[in-house]
Amino acid sequence: MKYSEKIKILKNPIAKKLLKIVESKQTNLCLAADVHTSVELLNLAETIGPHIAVLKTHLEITEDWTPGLGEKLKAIAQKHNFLIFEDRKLADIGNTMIMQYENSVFEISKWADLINVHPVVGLPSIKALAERTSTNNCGLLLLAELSVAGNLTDETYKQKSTAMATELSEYVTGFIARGTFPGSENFLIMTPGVKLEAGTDNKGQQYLTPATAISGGSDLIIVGRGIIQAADPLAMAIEYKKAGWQAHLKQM
Ligand code: 6AU
Repeated sequence: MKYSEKIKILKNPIAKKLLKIVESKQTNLCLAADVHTSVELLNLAETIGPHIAVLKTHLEITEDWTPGLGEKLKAIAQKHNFLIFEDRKLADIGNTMIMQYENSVFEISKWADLINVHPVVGLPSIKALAERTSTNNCGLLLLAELSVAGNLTDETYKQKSTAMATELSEYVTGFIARGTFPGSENFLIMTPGVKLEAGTDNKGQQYLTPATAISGGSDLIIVGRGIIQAADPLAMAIEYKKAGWQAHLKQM
């Protein structure tokens, strides 16, 4: 389905906003900026920003995080028109997740457009979190299906995740998943574990190619080491952008 058609069936405003960015920049790439210093993080955002729809952060792996860093990233995001996804993988009682989102030194609520949460904690906790994230126009991504070998996200788990997303559709932007699954059609699918060559790392990660991910129904590919460990990350990001977009065009 064309992104412009999918925009019409999505209910979540952040999902619509994101697909408009995807369409206008002709990129379905999310960069997993898994770097250890704020300088590297800001540099990646600045140089690769024009080629991505989303920048994904892992705030706790930044060794020198200081208050205000999130807002600096946000300014770069506005300049290059991409969203920021904090890959915090919340998984606790509602009250704790709200504190993690609003009250830590990382000040996630001030800068993140998207945050992910494990459905395993159940609907009431996620609803409580969603009522707070939505006040900052931050969308939720439910981790319905993981990329790693031996994970526990089976068909029943995915089915229960879609039931939860449907119930919370005004707050849920989409799923982290390998591709579509029954009930996922009205939400975005963002897929991690993507590399130009399929394979594994030796720590459980399993890679699909951009073409396999997109043909499996993924809307956005999430790429980390494939880009950031390349000799020329900018050139490699452009390769992934092209591969992801070509794969999308092939679907139509
Ligand atoms: O491309 P990589 O393997 O270097 O990085 C993949 C990125 C990492 C993971 O923390 C994240 O994607 N990820 C996620 C997310 C985004 O939630 C879920 C998952 O199942 N697998 C996965 O790799 O930053």
